[in-house]
Amino acid sequence: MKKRALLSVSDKNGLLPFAQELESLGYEILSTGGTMKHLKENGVAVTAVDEVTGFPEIMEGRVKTLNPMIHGGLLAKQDDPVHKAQMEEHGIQPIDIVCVNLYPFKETISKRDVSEEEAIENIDIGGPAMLRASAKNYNYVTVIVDATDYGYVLGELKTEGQTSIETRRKLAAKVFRHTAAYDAFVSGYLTDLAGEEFPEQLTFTYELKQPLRYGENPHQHAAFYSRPLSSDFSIAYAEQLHGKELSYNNIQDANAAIQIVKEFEKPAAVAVKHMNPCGVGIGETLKEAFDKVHEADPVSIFGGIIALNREVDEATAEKLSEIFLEIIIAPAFTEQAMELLTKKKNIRLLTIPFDQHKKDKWNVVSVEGGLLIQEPDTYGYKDADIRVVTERQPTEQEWEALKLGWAVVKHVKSNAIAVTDSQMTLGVGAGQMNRVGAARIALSQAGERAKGAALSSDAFFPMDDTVEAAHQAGITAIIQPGGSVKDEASIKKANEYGIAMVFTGVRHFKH
Ligand code: 93A
Repeated sequence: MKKRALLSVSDKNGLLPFAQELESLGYEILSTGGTMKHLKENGVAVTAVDEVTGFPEIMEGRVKTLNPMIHGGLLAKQDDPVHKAQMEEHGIQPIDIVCVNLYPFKETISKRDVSEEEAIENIDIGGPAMLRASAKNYNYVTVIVDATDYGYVLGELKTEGQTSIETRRKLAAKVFRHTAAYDAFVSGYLTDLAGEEFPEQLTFTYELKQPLRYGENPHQHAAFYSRPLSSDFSIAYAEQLHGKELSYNNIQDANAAIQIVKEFEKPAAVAVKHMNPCGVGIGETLKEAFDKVHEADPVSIFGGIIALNREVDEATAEKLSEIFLEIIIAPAFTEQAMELLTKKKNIRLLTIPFDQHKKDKWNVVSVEGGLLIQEPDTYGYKDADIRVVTERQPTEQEWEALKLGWAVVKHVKSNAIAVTDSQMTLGVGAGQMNRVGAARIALSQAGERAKGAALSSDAFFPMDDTVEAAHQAGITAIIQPGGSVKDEASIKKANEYGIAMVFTGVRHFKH
């Protein structure tokens, strides 16, 4: 009896040469409507699935292959006496090779303004059923869901006359990953549509973006996965134009830098080390912004990760190339900037699509044994929240410095303090276990520059010691959420020193 291959694909790329080879190896080709048409037009002899089932494709193709003549052929243990007898009784013939790819559900829902009806029509039912049946029966059936596997399956068929059990098992595992991911897109779409926020099970899927040489440390294996249909203004959608492969730590730092630079409309630059900003600058030009970043902390920027929110021009590139940097991320680089920067072999140059704004609905972090999800902290500075609590109002320049500090401190690991002027950070205190400790670090880094500068705190002052330290360093304006039982003590002290203090009513912890 002739061996049989069932081909039923939405994406017909690469199928024709595969089918031709199968034909020349003596396989009978079975196929569904569109696939059959494509093959026949190109001279491949095909048996229609409805000839096998004795039943027409009905309901606009919704029921094509869902039939025991097909599924019996896919699920039969071909050398089992009982199965063999039943196949004979019902006229079922085994199917040896299955090649199916599914209705393009992900592509359909990623289109803007897709209708519910169109999305639902693109939920494939018969395809996954065939894939799963064949994958379950990998002892007998070779199942291909990915066109990149055509070549290597053909290779085995030609050299060995059949595929090996190892190959079939691998292909089966791939099928179940594929159908699980497919269902994750369907369930995600419908869960969103139904407005269910925290369903009893989370079913999203990730795709390998790149294997990594190692993790946070060289003895840890690691890889980078991206979530399809997620925020496109992100490291997961970055394109690398130049330089060494990104490392695990690079990706975390780049992610942090991108989140900060997103805050600014004006030309802005950010330098990140260990996921905290060591310099943030804004200016009339990108070069001016980067100059500020460099000036902010000329020591820590060494080996830093830089994100910029404008196309990098020659003038900025010149400044960037003067120091050792790990990564530069921007919406684009001019030709001259590329020429300058690519002289350094190792520097990584990345572009990300700043103009697209598909946002992630959730932030996800892992804890041992589980994960936490929350809305991203996109809460910005709002005039309506702001309350000046001291006798003195901030001056115009102080307001600028406070706003800049407030935008930055949100992205600094708690307890976080930022000292800023109207254009740049002057000192950053990150990740301290007490607030005044973070303040001391930020203030000592700012040094003389703290005089007349602003201090921003991600959460309230539990006591008045931070105001005291701020005053001693020469700070004249403070922004913080307020809300401590000791607020009055802090306000009193600020009034004593003539500091203008502003409460936002909103805190920005970042752990
Ligand atoms: O509409 S279905 O859910 N019902 C079926 O019985 C069925 N059989 C195959 N989808 C079904 N397929 C899918 O049709 C395959 O997964 C493949 O994506 C597509 C191929 O159809 P055509 O050959 O007509 O282009």
